Amino acid sequence: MKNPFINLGVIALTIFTTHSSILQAAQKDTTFVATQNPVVSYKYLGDPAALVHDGTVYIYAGHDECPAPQQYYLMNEWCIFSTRDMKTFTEHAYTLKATDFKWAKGEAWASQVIEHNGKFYWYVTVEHATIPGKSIGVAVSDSPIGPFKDARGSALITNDMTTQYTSIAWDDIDPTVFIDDDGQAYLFWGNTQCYYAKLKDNMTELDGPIHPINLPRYTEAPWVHKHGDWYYLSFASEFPEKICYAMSKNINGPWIYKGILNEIAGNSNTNHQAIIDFKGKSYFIYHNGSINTDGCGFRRSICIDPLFYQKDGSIKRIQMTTEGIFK
Ligand code: FUB
Repeated sequence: MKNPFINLGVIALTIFTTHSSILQAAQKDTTFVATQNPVVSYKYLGDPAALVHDGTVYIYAGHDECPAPQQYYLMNEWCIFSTRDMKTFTEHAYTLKATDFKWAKGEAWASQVIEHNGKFYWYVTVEHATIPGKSIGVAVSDSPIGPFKDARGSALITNDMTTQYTSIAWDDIDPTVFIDDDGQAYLFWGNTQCYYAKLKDNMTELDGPIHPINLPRYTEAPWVHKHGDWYYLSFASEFPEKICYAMSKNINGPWIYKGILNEIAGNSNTNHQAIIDFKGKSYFIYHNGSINTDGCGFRRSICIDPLFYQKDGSIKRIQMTTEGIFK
């Protein structure tokens, strides 16, 4: 990567220039033009998840708030960005807090938003207040930019639902949701072990059993998408993480392992990806730890690079660059 440090394109309502201002939260919508990776240079953000809706790309990301030089996850909220042209981005003032889920202690880990029947469902990872370990919750809104409210008043997935597969307390993280062409929704998630289950049409309850999926060297961060007639399951592999992927002709598998999609991201032991098609192009959205001088695996930044499919449906290895999609 070449000098992936400063985004020179911040133009509008709020301009953050000093190091200490990096951790400030936006109080109102903030618009800026991205000119290189990382896309957002005034605050730290991890685990980007993207939604394409109505000619707009929405990016939902956890806010990394750990003060330098400390090294731990301090994540209390998720932020929302949108763009109609992949150049001019708006950060929306609304943030969803981990404590908006009354049954949760905090810890705004990875999440994803999906639209269904005109409502927007935000699946999140949080630490449960009374059931030891990580849990998955879901919030709902009439708008992709919120406000969102807890859709159940309880966790959708708790650690005790998967102890037959692994005894660790942090395996129930990193939800990704996919709606197949027949309208059936699926939730995928997991650390160490990848799981999936059907969702009911209300999007807030499981519709059947939890199935384990065996993927080589699987760590976490599943992302499911479809392109043409192939289903893709990409995921973080090993640690520090590379992103690998598998393909299938059926959402229920079997999944054909295809190897590495993205190498270890600069200065970050995690790499968490989202993959979208938008206005005829495909994009790989991920995080690295490249903001100078305090960026790291706990102060991460969103990057976007182009993604290219090959004739047989496989995906070309991603080239992480400073220029990204902005040249
Ligand atoms: O952001 C906290 C955790 O780091 C996420 O849940 C994982 O995917 C990894 O990126």
